[in-house]
Amino acid sequence: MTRSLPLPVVKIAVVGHTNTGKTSLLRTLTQNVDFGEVSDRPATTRHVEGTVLLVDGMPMVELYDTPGLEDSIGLLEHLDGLRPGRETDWIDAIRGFLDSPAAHAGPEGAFEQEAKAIRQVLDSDIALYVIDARDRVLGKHRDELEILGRCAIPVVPVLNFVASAEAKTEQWREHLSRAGMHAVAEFDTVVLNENAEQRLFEKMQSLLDTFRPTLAALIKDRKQRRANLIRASADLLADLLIDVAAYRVLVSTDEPNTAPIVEALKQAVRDREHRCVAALLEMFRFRPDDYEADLVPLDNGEWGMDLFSPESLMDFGVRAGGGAVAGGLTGLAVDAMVGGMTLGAAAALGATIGGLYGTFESHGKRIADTVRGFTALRVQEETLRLLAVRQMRLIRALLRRGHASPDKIQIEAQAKEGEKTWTSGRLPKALSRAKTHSEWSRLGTADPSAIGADSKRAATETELAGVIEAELSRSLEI
Ligand SMILES: Nc1nc2c(ncn2[C@@H]2O[C@H](COP(=O)(O)OP(=O)(O)OP(=O)(O)O)[C@@H](O)[C@H]2O)c(=O)[nH]1
Ligand SMILES: [Mg+2]
Repeated sequence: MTRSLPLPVVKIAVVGHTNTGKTSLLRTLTQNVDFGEVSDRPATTRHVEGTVLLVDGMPMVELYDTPGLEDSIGLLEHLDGLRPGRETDWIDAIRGFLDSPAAHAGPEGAFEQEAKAIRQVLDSDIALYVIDARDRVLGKHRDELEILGRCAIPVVPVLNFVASAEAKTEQWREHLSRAGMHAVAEFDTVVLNENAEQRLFEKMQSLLDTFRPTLAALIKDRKQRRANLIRASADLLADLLIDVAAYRVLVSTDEPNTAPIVEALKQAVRDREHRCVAALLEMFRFRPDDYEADLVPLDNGEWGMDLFSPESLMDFGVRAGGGAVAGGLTGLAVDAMVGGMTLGAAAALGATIGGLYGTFESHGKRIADTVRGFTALRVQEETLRLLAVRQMRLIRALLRRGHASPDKIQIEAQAKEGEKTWTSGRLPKALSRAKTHSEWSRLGTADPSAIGADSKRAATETELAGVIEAELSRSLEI
């Protein structure tokens, strides 16, 4: 195999007025929640800080965060005084400025911060000029653009905060177009839009002929990575659902105190959901505490809702089926009853007679599976649906979240179109199959690794993940 030559690395300087979201843009593009310091105080970034975007381990882009331009009006006046005449190019006047005391630390260093940013611009192939699109077009912006225009490198204005209701996107586009800037990108570092990200790289491509292949490789890689992320999320969710659908706990009909058994079962399922959430957060490179999935009942917030509380079902639009068992067994179903298991014994499990009878009817066919003298408890179908809906919404929220988001992850409270499969429709076949294979559940198993090797389980997981992946992709397009 011939190895192609490494592609030339694009150097990008991210500049703009203070507090416009430059560092946030870098966090989002690098998907690194820890890059630099983000704050709503002005002048947070004090030094140039670089990072790199890789494709297959090869550097493609070097990104440089810079301190905000604070006094562009003063600087422009200063620069105007530095050009001896029209025969001197602006870029030479700028170089002269960068060598002067005004651009360095010291008593005369009035523009030290601005100089750091401009030095980086001159040392880059392109500059992204970040604008807070909620701002009106002001003198400072005109001056900043004027200064950048003198630096003799391509500039792409990036309208940030475009997801905000106050964004003046159209006004900005018009102003920039008058200033001769037509390749403008729109962005929001908090509400991620993968198309916006792609368009940003395409705008750069249009201004940087030599770097076309580099940026094309980057765009392709990002698309692929996103597709992989969707697939991997679907795998994690399929694995969770199979573990829970297949989970069955046998309770002796002679057992005098079933409450601890029931509670242990519920806790095992809650913990399993928690593990799925943790794995998703890690995979998306968000912090573990970005999401407060409190798995104990709270009085507010969907995510505080216990998996086994009837309110949770309602909140997520899951229709409670007939035969929902009340009392201590909410969210669980009695798989089947045998021999001496009478309705009286069932009452000892805390079930209401009507409720239990309903579940018995629906699971009666599986009597042959049960062990004489035992009752098999499992998670009710509604709870499975709730688990699926919650995780689907979480995955969608993660796919739309920029890595500069300062807030906790929120999942949508409203039921969504296309969620019917999970809330009330027929569950995917693969999931129904899992219910009949208690040996596929890792819950309550001493050796979970043995289960991973079960080829039928693996095939069922792949099938279920395929269904979930298709649904995620579809709902993201809407
Ligand atoms: N809602 C929203 N907030 C944003 C966005 N971008 C940045 N912010 C917030 O704006 C503030 C400033 O963001 P920074 O990334 O620190 O801005 P900066 O341009 O690097 O600022 P300096 O380093 O001080 O020049 C922070 O509170 C961010 O959370 C955005 O697109 N939407
Ligand atoms: Mg900053």
